[in-house]
Amino acid sequence: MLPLGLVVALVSLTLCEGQPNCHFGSKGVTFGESCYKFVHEHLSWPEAVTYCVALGGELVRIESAAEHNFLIQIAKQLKQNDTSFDIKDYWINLSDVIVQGEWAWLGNTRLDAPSDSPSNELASYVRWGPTQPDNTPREDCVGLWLQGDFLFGDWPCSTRLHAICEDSMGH
Ligand SMILES: [Ca+2]
Ligand SMILES: [Ca+2]
Repeated sequence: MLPLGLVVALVSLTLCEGQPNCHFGSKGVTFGESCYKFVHEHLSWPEAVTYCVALGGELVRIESAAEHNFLIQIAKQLKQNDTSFDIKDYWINLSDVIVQGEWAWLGNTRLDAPSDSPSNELASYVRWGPTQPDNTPREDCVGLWLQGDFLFGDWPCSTRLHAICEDSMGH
């Protein structure tokens, strides 16, 4: 794992450079083929989906441990260094609104979309925090859980959290 100082330097460098192919402009941080924007509004899960689409991206899909670890590092760095926002958990695209217990990325970005939508994709990577998912009372939407080291947690979709948007650069 990289020392935090180096990570901070790398992220700062990325922020300064700007990304010509990233819809989030100079506010985006990049990892691999994607750039990300950490949104510190108070959004329900459907609002987070809409918010990211409006920015030209989508609510983040975390498809690997490497991508997840990168986002955890940024989230922890923001928590430590940036006092301009309240600290909350971050929505990600994952949910089981279509089939209870089947965690999927909603490609069509709509909660009421047909269950056979070709752009929905069962998640191959999931990494739950302790005791999650507990589906209590009914928690169909997933975020990165602040108290659980930014591992996955499930919440009612109407809960207001922050969000992470992702843009695939070059598309
Ligand atoms: Ca991704
Ligand atoms: Ca939960």
